[in-house]
Amino acid sequence: MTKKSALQKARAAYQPKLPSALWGAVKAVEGEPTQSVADQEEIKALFPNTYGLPELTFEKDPKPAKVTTPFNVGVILSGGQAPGGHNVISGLFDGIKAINKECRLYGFLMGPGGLVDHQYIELTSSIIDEYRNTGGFDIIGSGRTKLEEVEQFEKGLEILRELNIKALVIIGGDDSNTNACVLAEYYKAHNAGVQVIGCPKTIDGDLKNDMIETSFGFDTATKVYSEVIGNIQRDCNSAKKYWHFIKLMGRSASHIALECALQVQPNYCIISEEVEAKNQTLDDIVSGIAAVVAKRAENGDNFGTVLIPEGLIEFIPAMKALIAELNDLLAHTPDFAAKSEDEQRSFVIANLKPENAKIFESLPKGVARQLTLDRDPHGNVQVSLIETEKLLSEMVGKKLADMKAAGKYVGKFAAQHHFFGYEGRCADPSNFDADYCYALGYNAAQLINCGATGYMSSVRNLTKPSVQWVAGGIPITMMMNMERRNGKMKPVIQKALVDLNGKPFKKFAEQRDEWALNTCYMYPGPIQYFGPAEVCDQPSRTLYYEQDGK
Ligand code: FBP
Repeated sequence: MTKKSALQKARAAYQPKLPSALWGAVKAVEGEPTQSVADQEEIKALFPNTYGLPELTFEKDPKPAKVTTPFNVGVILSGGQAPGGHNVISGLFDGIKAINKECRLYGFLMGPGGLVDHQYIELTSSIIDEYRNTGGFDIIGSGRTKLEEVEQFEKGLEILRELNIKALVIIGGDDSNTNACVLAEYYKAHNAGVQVIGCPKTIDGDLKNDMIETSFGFDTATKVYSEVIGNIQRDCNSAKKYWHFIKLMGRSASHIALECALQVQPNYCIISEEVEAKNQTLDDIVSGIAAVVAKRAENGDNFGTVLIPEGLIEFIPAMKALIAELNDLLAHTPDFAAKSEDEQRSFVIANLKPENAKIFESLPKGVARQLTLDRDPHGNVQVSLIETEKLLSEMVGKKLADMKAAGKYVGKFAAQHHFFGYEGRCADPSNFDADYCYALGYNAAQLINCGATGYMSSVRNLTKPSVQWVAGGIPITMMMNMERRNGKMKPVIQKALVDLNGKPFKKFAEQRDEWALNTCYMYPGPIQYFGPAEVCDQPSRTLYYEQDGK
């Protein structure tokens, strides 16, 4: 067994707090029937057995059934790591054991692929106890295999039957919960006797709606990034000689960048959704940053911080059109990877529409190539591989040189580059994520017990103390719409992008001019696990402003 740090030992003893509605026996109260957020007819036709189900809320059951038959459950961790996954599993374990101590939990290894390939372990109490309140997904591993073929569903069913599994819990982001929904529909349509429940995971924070207030992991990951950005700000305010270009994870939406901006008050933060709404070009973005650099230089401040959301490139309208055409082109060119780098470049330029080919050619060669790299199994461009922080600082440097030549800039510009993503995904969950994840898992056990399938575990009222949280389930079909993926229209969970009319963005927008010119840095410091509630238990700024914050 590996040696444990002092913090690991102390954290192992932390008992996550459950909403009071989940203390003891519960009953499910049905709400109104639901419908999908868009494309209702198409989604209904694709999910005839799981469409339109009611929302569920759990309440204490004053007259619980005396006998419950034991059942077995399978669990999968899917997609990118997010702090708190181990607590979802420990909550699920404790939840099913509280229903009947003979219930068993099996973990499929390395993501959805483990179900298809029949790779699993039984999760016993000694294994679970090793992982309580820890970061990472290493208890069973994770993967990005997309479950979409009937053959995969049938292979999965073989092992589920062999292990006598009544329900499968898929812990994942929007794509993985789309998989969960497709699987739930298939098993219900074929009377397979297997329920499927999803849990909302992703540091990106883009799996949310009225009933799913946040995805787990966002809170911890943004606190980790804000700590290190704060440290960088102290460093640059001390030496006063560098501009730091900091790219932050978040494949599509800019929630992470926005949350970090609210926590650290940088000199500049790009919000991709605003770039798209204002139809900005790459040059507009570069000019905006250069203008702030020049203004600060007038005050003698040749230093600063720029936060860049990872998904930016796909939100610049002209780049978006280029990427969409590239996605289709690459999806229909199976031998693309076999071509040499030069052949790939010429092939792309020859086959794109002239306007897109022109943009592709105008990009630095390295960045253009990064746009043609393999898509992930869900057809997404792997934006974490595109070095936007370097692209932007290089272009800002050139713009400032032109401005200097024209007598419009007097100053020194030296840049440093950072990319924060992976270092936040497996941090020990904050108290918020530790409690939230445990509650999501425990609640999933209750959804299984009440026979639900095609539901996502939902725990709400999250800015209130955890005992007041509301627990229940939301039909996954309710979150779906039709989108183009890998060249075809597919039913998928609609991503929640930053709402430019929402309070978190408005709070940022009303303060950013001051942050740009004056040095207003905040230094959040490391996550605290023990101590006063105002230091240890605060939810994210995003959640705070979205719910009730002034
Ligand atoms: P999920 O949506 O699966 O949670 O993953 C999110 C994410 O962390 C993105 O922020 C990032 O772009 C991507 O995963 C990186 O993927 P990988 O781990 O495969 O490099």
